[in-house]
This record gives sequence, structure tokens and C-alpha cells, in this order.
Amino acid sequence: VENDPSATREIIAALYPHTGGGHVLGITGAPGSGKSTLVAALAAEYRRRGLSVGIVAVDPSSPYSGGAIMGDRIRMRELAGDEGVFIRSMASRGSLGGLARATADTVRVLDACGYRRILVETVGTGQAEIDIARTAHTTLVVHMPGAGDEIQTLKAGIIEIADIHVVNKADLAGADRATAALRALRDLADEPMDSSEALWCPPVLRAVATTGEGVPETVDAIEDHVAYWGLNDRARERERARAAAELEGVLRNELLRLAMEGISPERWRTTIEDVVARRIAPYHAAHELLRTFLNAQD
Ligand SMILES: Nc1nc2c(ncn2[C@@H]2O[C@H](COP(=O)(O)OP(=O)(O)OP(=O)(O)O)[C@@H](O)[C@H]2O)c(=O)[nH]1
Ligand SMILES: [Mg+2]
Repeated sequence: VENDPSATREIIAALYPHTGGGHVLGITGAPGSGKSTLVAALAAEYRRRGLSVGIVAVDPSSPYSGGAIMGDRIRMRELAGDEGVFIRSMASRGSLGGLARATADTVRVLDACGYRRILVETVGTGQAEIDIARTAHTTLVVHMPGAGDEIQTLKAGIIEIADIHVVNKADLAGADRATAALRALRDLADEPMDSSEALWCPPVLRAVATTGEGVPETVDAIEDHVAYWGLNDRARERERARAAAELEGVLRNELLRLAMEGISPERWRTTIEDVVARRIAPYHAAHELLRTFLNAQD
């Protein structure tokens, strides 16, 4: 799935009926906030509770065999050898879009393999977060104490995507302030007017991932969200929106691919020349190409 996108379609088609049993948890947050440490601690807690865990660590910035990924491997070493845990580290090869696709498909493979909780770590880089929020059922945002944190949080629009906030490194100074600031931000977020069903209020938890403090409580909160996800119409609506967004994306790519296949390299070149020479506007050029393509379909 990672190495051969052309084979992925068949693989995913075969696996798809077996997916849907795993709960996908996105873990995002600023670089160095302790995501990997927390993921390892969460996985260990899940193992204690008897649930199998798949882990996908995504690093959009580091090179193929970057230090961060080696670091993750070492950090997660204690989980290695446990058959109930599968760890996959992925580095970006090209576009973030490609990474999002490979991540989503890797998650599906783990889901089909029967891993009950699938933890996906991404660095908070904006688009990657949004992508992961689309793939995940539950999005956990890791924060750390420190000046300016709250403002960064606001900028990244992270309040909207978080189902659970964890202030990690609660052993360091400023954890109280960070926790209070996050709670205040969360309470500012608009609440829907109709309260006919129970609404999810993202909890703000504290943890020390290195010692495991606060980790069982974090797993409890995740499991509360798993239950919420399973029962709630709003969550099901989100699942539908996710499916629609994915379908739309695939359709867009497929249509583009088909259209490009239907256009000769010569036609493509002359059209570009026409656009550069201002003989035709891009919008009209695209429409003419599209018309040629559609006529060829009849
Ligand atoms: N004091 C303290 N240090 C922590 C805690 N959790 C993680 N760290 C340390 O913070 C550093 C970064 O932790 P990582 O788990 O690699 O953080 P990350 O968010 O995965 O980092 P990137 O993937 O590089 O963005 C490491 O040196 C950890 O040992 C904590 O609760 N308290
Ligand atoms: Mg990490």
C-alpha cells in the first residue's frame, strides 16, 4: 500500500469489507510536545486492558530515514515483540496529499487486520492535522506548558478539531496556566443551540507521558469518546461527511486522471502556449479540453 499506489486500489477493495472494527485515534500537536511518548504510553495502557493496538507515526517534514523516526522506534522499543502491537513509521515522500492517502490506506490495512485501536501520530503542521481529523474518529491534541502556547493553539484552529486535549509535561512549570487557558478557549467555542442529544465537551486532561501519570485517565476519556461515537447521531453524521469528502476527493483525482489521459501531449502543449500567449483564458481552455474529452467518451 505504501510502495505501490497502483496495487492499492485492489488491495483496499479486498480489505474494505473487513474494515470498520477499529477505532482510529489521531494524535497531533506541536513538535516535541510528547506525542510519541504519549502514544507509547497509551498503547501500553491499552495492552493492559487487553485491546490490540496499531500505531502509525507520520512525519511530514523529516527525510526518509530521519532522526525523528529512529527516535520513535527506540521510544516504542518496549512495545516491540508484543503481537498485539503493530508499529509503522512513515516519512513524507512528496506531497502532503500523498502522505494523507498512504496514511489513510495504511490505517485501513491495520483496521482489516483486526487492531482495535489505531493510533496515528502527526506533527501539527496545519493541513496534516486537518487531514488526520478527517481520517480519525477521535482527535487528541497534545499540548505542553510554555509561553505563547495558547495563541499558537488558536492560530492552528486546533480547538475545532480536538475531541480531547492533553496538557502533557504536566511535571513542568506552567501546566496549571496552560490547562486553564485551554479550558477557557474550549468554553468560548460556540455550542449548538439544540441540545436534544448529549453534546461532547472536549475534556482538558493533564499527563506526564514519561511516567505514565494521567495515561489511564486519558484512555478512559478516549473510551468515553468511542462510546459517544458509536451511539450518537452527530458522530454518524460526521462519518457520513467523512465518506462524502473521501469520495469527492477520489472522484476529483479520477476525473482529472481520465481527462489527462484523453488529451494528447501535443494538444496539452499547444493549449499551454495559447494560455501563455493570452490567446485564451485558462478557464475557457479547460472547458475546451473538457468538451473534447467528453465528446470522445460518446
Ligand atoms: N518532562 C517531560 N518530558 C517529556 C514528557 N513527555 C515527553 N517528554 C520528553 O519530550 C521530548 C519529546 O518527546 P516526543 O515524544 O519525542 O515528542 P513528539 O511530540 O513525538 O516529538 P516530534 O514527533 O519530534 O514532534 C522527549 O525528550 C521526551 O522524553 C513529559 O511528560 N514530561
Ligand atoms: Mg514523535
